[in-house]
Amino acid sequence: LQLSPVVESHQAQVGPPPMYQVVLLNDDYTPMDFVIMILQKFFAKTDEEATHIMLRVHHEGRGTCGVFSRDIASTKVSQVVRCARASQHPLQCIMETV
Ligand code: TYC
Repeated sequence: LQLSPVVESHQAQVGPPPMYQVVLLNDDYTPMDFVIMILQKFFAKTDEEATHIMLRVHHEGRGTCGVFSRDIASTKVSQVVRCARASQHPLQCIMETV
């Protein structure tokens, strides 16, 4: 029986922390204006940028809102989903490693 070795290191963390992109997914029900508002409110997008991203999601099925550390990405996802559910929209927002 081969046991995996325990590696002792004084330099446990090498390189930058992983980054996560926050992605919006398309659906047939969430109003376009609501998605634009979400992008402005939680991702600091201009009206023009927000419209561009919303249309990308609408046409291609998904679109990136931004790239963040794990904690920030997780918070953004929670905020978007909570805000969408509060208005009874099925908008989906996920995070994934870049
Ligand atoms: N497809 C939606 C509509 O036609 C708009 C939409 C865009 C929904 C982006 C979700 O992430 C989304 N009203």
